[in-house]
Amino acid sequence: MLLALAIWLITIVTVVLFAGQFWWFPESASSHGESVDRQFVYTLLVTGLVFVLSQVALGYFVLRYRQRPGQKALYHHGNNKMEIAWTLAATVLFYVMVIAGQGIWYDMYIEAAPQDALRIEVTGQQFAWNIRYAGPDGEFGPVRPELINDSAGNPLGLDLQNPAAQDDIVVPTMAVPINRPVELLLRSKDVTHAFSVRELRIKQDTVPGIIIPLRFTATRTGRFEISCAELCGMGHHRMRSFIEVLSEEDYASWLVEQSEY
Ligand SMILES: [Cu+2]
Repeated sequence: MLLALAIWLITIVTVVLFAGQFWWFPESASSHGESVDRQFVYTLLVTGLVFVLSQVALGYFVLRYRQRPGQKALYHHGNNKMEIAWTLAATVLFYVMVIAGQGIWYDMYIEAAPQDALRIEVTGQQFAWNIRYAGPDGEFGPVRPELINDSAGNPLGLDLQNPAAQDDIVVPTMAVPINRPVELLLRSKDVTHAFSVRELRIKQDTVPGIIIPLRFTATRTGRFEISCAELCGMGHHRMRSFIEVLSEEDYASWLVEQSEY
């Protein structure tokens, strides 16, 4: 009987914690952020309802079939119709949720970046983020793995003989102008990391050997943390940086400052 009460109590506490939104997301700072939040709430409502119903039923069965004197346990081989029914129901539910979220996914990953999009390359490595801007020529210079030299300040292996690489700006922190579409090109030098900015509602793995493009538009100025959201080694906890969302003018002068440095 106590177990049933404990199950119900845990269910109530869980619902209160989610419904009260005591620990919730920070205010969104990207154009797709609100859609992500809406999708999150839909998903939470659906899964929350299933959670509450199943926990209430679990407590009920624990109570109903608790041990009673002289009662014998019976073997039951299961019910195929029920198995098929709830597997189908779960499948339909998941497909509906996936389809409902496709629009956001499409905007961030599939749709081509607009012409005026700012392209920024992000390369994760144990345990830092390297942010690269193409510089005045608008072109990323070639990188060659054999030129990688962290202590000499060339963490990406930029081929500095090449004119396209000479004006590239590689910095440890990021800045973007507000309301301008940004296309990130996510890379990794060693293991799998994850580029995560809570306010922008972005979390994307960076995978060695492939470049993953991701689009967003920042809609609120501020300074937000970039964290690595994939356990990537002993120093994972200190793999963090910052992104500043600036006005166009501030961004322009920030970029000039970075290239001088
Ligand atoms: Cu990492």
